[in-house]
Amino acid sequence: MALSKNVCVLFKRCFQNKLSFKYLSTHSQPPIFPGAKAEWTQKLEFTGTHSYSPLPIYQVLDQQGQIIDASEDPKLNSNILEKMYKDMTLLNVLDKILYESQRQGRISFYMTNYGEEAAHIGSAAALTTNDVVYGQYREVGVLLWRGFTLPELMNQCYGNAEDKGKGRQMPVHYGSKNLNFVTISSPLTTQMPQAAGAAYALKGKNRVVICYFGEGAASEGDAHAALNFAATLDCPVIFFCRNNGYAISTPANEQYRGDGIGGRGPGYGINTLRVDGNDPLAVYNATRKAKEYAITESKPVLIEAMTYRVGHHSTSDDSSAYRSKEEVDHWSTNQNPVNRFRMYLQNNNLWNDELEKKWLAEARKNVISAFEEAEKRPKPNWSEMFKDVYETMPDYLVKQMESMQKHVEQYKEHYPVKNYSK
Ligand SMILES: Cc1ncc(C[n+]2csc(CCOP(=O)(O)OP(=O)(O)O)c2C)c(N)n1
Repeated sequence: MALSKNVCVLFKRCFQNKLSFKYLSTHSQPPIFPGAKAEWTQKLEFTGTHSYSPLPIYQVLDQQGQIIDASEDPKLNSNILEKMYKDMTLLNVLDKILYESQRQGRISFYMTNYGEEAAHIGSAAALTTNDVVYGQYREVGVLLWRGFTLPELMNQCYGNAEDKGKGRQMPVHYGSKNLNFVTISSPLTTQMPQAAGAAYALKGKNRVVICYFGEGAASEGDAHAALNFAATLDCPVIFFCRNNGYAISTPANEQYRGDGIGGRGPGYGINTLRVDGNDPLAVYNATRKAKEYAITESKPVLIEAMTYRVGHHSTSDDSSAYRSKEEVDHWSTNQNPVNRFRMYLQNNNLWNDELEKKWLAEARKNVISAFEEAEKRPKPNWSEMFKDVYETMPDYLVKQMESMQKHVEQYKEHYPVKNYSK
């Protein structure tokens, strides 16, 4: 409609000015294609990586824990700063104990979060529990920040009768309705379009959705669907990419050839920020600003947090098969986000060796006691595996459950029935 009107006006003007069509050169008029707003050019030139400078990486703290530009200081109060540090270190304590317990065969699987502590805690601290989280699987710091308890966490890893997920999923597939943390599932990236949909539903409600994913997951088709839907449907969602350099053994330079994941944002019409994912204050500022923008404009935002996966991909992986010890050491010592934040707190007299010692002893004690309690609990009753497939159990499932009942009765000596709730 608008287009044909423009063309008519143009024609009318030509006639009024007694111009003949041969002088109506298209290049003197801006292009009016509906598909893009752009200028004409007579230069035959491909647009490529040389046409852009890579997105810069936003930082607040330097490696020595000093604020680089005072105007970027979020001026968080000391309780918040202390909680941030405690949750970052609690993550480390948890990871060590659960990783080792998997090595001993006490739980079946585990994934650590080493190196990504600042990305979890910095982003979580900038939101409220009212904001909805969709995660991948390496974001347990966000749950800790929101108050997910150690027993809840251990019950999930053990799949015992207290686990709200009824022991049906692999360890680390956490979820919490109370904390607005949508249950994790293994198929990569499926959470991204779902997060866009949830944000669409929450439009105008003063809440934001944050959706975490890795740079590897960003290669899935669902990432494209999510980014484009979120942009075209104006969804208040923060897409938070943890770019940790690896997707299992695939390094980022085999995953994509563009300017990381952030480089894709403007292509979707999404405001984008690349941040130092090892700097909790920079991640905090980035997420806070993203939330403000997403809510006031009702639009998506993309944050790419640059970090490094210090641990193995999971307990099923030995990363020494594809990367050097020197590389990992560099990130776990020189570029360690926890050490950097500790220096910041110490520079401001908010932390010291004594507090560290006391806190780590307390954290270990709490983690071990939750772990031992969870280990002692029985597994859920076996019949749970037939429930919640549908809201009401269809007849054919009832039949399967009954036949299982008879079977277990008859052959109970062949099943570990004593480990399961009655
Ligand atoms: C659809 C799908 N394909 C493959 C896998 C197997 N898989 C699990 S994790 C992973 C790598 C993901 O890497 P990234 O997104 O960068 O996250 P990171 O593990 O580095 O945190 C792969 C390929 C899967 N779970 N789902």
